[in-house]
Amino acid sequence: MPKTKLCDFSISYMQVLDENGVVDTDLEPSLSKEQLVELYRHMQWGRITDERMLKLQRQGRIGTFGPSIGQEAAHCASMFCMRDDDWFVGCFREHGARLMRGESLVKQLNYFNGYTEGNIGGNPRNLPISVIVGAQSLHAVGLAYASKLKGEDSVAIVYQGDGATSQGDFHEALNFASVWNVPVIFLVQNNQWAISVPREKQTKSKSIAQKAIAYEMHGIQVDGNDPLAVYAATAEAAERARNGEGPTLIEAVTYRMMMHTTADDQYKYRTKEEEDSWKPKDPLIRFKKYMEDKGFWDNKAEEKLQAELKADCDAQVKEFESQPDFPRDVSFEHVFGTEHAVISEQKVEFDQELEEENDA
Ligand SMILES: Cc1ncc(C[n+]2csc(CCOP(=O)(O)OP(=O)(O)O)c2C)c(N)n1
Ligand SMILES: [Mg+2]
Repeated sequence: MPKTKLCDFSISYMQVLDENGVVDTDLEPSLSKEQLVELYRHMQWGRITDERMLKLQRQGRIGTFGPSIGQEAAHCASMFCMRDDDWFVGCFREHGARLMRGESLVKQLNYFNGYTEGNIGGNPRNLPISVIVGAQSLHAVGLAYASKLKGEDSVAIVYQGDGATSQGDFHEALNFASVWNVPVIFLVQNNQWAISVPREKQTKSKSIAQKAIAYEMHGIQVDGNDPLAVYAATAEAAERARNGEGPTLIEAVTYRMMMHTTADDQYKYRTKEEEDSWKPKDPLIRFKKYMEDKGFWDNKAEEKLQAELKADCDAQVKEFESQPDFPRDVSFEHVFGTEHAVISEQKVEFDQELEEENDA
């Protein structure tokens, strides 16, 4: 039977800074020394605070959390392209980006200790952590749609993992983002694992980026451990979105260097050798080398930065641990924006139970 070709596709891959810190000068984004140092600082702050939280969890000083170690280029360099009036819609593995959006370490520690207060604060255009895998992609499309209706030029950036791309929500979001031509960037941190499910069992597609083709939108795969590639791809996507040219799907290929969460033992389903093979690809190693080669960074600057960030970390952990107890019924305050009869009724019941508990 004769057939006519309806479409043909290809997907680009971008790497600007290889794992040895060698830059492709044709693709190198024009960032000033100050901007590069600032981005490096954000990535280090994400790393240092993540490592500290891991220790605090092991000492029983916070609850369960999922480290973002190794993924700092994917989420910090993309966030570095965004403006304060853009929407940040995250899940749970873009810790460094969240800190960049004005959320303090104290707030993060509150969140991972189960306090509702951990959801409040930072830029008012930040959405709280979405633990429901994939759901947040729909919220981002709604926000981008609203931004378009209001005639703003703000963009929504939404972070999700490779596992989230198997959720229906993700595909519904991509579909309507494209149909409505809204200013949204889908940043997929493909860290090769969704808890114990490897990337090959998640999708048969050769890339996650190519899923953009089905929805008729821009899609690109980048080296997600290369901050310059992530920056260049996101900056281009943001510019397109602000110009009314619609959504982009960016697949940042990276690796989850640690356990899924502190409740997981990754060696039940993957090897230490696999983890070790990703260590030389660490985004911080290559970025530091790049800055040293440019004459923007040296050991003295590194020591000073490490000392500053560690002191800040110590101070915020101290502040977190010396806070007065939060009222236990505060969670009722934030379910709806306005008072709601059912919630008020539940709060009364809860307060009564607390009183009974105190009397007993
Ligand atoms: C709808 C839903 N299903 C299952 C879970 C349990 N769960 C939490 S994280 C996760 C895997 C997510 O993998 P991925 O999207 O690749 O993100 P990563 O954890 O690798 O950053 C699962 C299945 C959940 N939180 N929400
Ligand atoms: Mg994953």
